[in-house]
Amino acid sequence: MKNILEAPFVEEMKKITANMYRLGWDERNGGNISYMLDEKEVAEYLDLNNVIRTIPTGFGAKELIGKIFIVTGTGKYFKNVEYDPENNLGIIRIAEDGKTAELLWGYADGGKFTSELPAHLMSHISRLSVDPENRVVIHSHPTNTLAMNYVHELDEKKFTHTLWEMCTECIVVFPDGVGVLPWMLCGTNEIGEATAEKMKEFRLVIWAMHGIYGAGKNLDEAFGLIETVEKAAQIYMLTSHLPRINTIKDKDMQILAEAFGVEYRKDFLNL
Ligand code: 2HA
Ligand code: ZN
Repeated sequence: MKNILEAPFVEEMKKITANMYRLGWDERNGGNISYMLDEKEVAEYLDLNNVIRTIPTGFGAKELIGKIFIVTGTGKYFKNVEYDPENNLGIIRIAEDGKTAELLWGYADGGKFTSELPAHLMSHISRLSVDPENRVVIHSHPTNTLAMNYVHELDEKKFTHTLWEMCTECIVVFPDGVGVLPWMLCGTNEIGEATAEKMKEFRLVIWAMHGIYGAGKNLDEAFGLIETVEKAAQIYMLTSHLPRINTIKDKDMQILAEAFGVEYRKDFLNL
């Protein structure tokens, strides 16, 4: 059996959490990540018959029975993952009943997965229904994205349109736009269901005045989506109080989307 602490997926989780912490997006215990793993790959590092303990998830996810995820721990700090992965991360498998998580590794101090697991697993189900290659869901509190929530209308079309206007590549990176949920209580099945509903249409979902969810085929893709929104939000926060002299026009965005051959939300442009 190979050493789990040297597994590429553990290394990736260490690097991304450290990176997000350094970007200032994941203060204290803010943010959480779930990453679906390949069973054969995990079997090189762990005995899949050795369930350390079982933990109820609080809801049914029959679509994910048998799937294995590496997930950040509840109350744990992104800042600490790289130094102590075994306490701050866990590897879970969704049991036959769809409602129980089987712990295969991690949460060594008796902890458990993020309180946002419902939103994560429900989002995985939604994304997989439209993209069978989706593997990752990331939740984070990026600073400028959050700031923009306080000063910009929380309308999906208007919010996406503003972000697209802020950097030339935005419409190419997230042509599907950004979904927006109103302020809701976090950590509940309700916000999980609302997020998952949006995830059928969007890979990015804003939780108003809280943060953002991003989904993708790998950590890079989910992170890159959030990073691009955050960059656009930063440009917005740097410029929105100043007279606007120049802008990327809707016609320019259409030209961009067509040049890069992306399927974009035409209804989010005013052509
Ligand atoms: O886990 O970010 O939304 C901490 C959070 C909850
Ligand atoms: Zn949060």
